[in-house]
Amino acid sequence: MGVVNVTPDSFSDGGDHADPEAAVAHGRRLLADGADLLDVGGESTRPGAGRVPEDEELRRVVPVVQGLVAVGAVVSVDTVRASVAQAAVTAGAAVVNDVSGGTGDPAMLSTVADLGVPYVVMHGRGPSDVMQTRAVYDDVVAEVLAELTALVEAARAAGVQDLVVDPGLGFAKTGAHGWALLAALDRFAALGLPLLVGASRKAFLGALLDRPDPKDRDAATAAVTTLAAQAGAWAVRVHDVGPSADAVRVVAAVRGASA
Ligand code: PMM
Repeated sequence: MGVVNVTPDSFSDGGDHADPEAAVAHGRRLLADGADLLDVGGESTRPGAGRVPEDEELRRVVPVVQGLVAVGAVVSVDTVRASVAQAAVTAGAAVVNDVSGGTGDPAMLSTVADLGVPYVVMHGRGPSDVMQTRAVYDDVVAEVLAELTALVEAARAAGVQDLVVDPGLGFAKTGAHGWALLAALDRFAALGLPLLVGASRKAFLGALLDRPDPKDRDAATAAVTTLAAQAGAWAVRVHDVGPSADAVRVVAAVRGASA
């Protein structure tokens, strides 16, 4: 899953492709690099970020979804708003990716159920402006598994059929929490639902390697992709698709040789 952020302020690529033409061109490059799915988002979720007004989020997202669908891309929309999910799916998006796991908008779960598209349920603990104050766990793996399972049950109860789960690295998580969750990916895969992992360029990679610039974290991101693929993940959400696509092919070759 390649990231197409149509935002002025995302942590690693904010402003790089904030107008629709630049965003579509970027998405096309990610497809050429091997992306199977493009994740289009119009609201930054970086820790401390404020909200984008609904009309502005729609204005950013819808033309880019249309433009990418028109060139044959399979698109997911990264939003916590039901209205944006609805508009994006109407514009051709095939998946809704919700970093709030259905808690950000009371209309989201019923909207996705009505739309009948797959839904990514990510674990977090509230909106970006407060989430890092909630990064407190006794047993991060057990608690994230339990909270994610509750979000999955709520989505199922609302009638959402196809679910993907995501532990939400960096969302109400410290670096230590991120490493613990990556060490336990097999337990998330064992939930029996497709697993998405979003480690790309995140702060815990920068802290490990002393790389303040997020764009210097792509090799580390590809290393995480190897681990995620090995653990049976369905997808990784990455900014630089090429190295991760290579990593996935390496893991597939090793799997094929050992089968
Ligand atoms: N991370 C970001 C945004 N959306 N969606 C999912 N499902 N999982 C993630 O880990 C995730 C996400 C933050 O990264 P960005 O600001 O570079 O898009």
